[in-house]
Amino acid sequence: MQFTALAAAVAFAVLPSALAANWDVAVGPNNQFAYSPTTITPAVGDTVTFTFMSRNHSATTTDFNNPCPPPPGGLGPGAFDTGFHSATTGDQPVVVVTIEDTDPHFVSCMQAAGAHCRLGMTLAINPTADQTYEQFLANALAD
Ligand SMILES: *[C@@H]1O[C@H](CO)[C@@H](O)[C@H](O)[C@H]1NC(C)=O
Ligand SMILES: [Cu+2]
Repeated sequence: MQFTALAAAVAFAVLPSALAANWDVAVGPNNQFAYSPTTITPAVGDTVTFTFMSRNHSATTTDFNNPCPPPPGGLGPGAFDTGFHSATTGDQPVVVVTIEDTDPHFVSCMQAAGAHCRLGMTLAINPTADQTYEQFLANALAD
């Protein structure tokens, strides 16, 4: 009986990491000012792997209404900032971020004082009915 309870406790302890998923996001695929995909819906503890595929970009949390440029370090609780990474054909840097909450987070690129952001380089993490990816993109294009 006691052995069974212990085994169950050990199994439960490893459950969260066993269930954590990874979300792959390409940064600048095909030389575009874009992330792909543009929306992801990670759970707490999931990871996001950003692969920098062209030019020199960042993935930085920013304000939904006034996205461009994102502030260095990112914005608010759950903020993150990959920093700038420059890619060449032979060198595609990878940055892994662990998601700490399920609040909506909106991501863009800090490069060129927000110029990439205003070209629509945008990613929504757990967008909501009130804060959609489409509206975030529209806000960036108009910023
Ligand atoms: C990438 O961009 C940042 C910000 O503009 C700049 O400081 C850095 O030197 C650039 N890196 C390369 C390798 O060009
Ligand atoms: Cu960029």
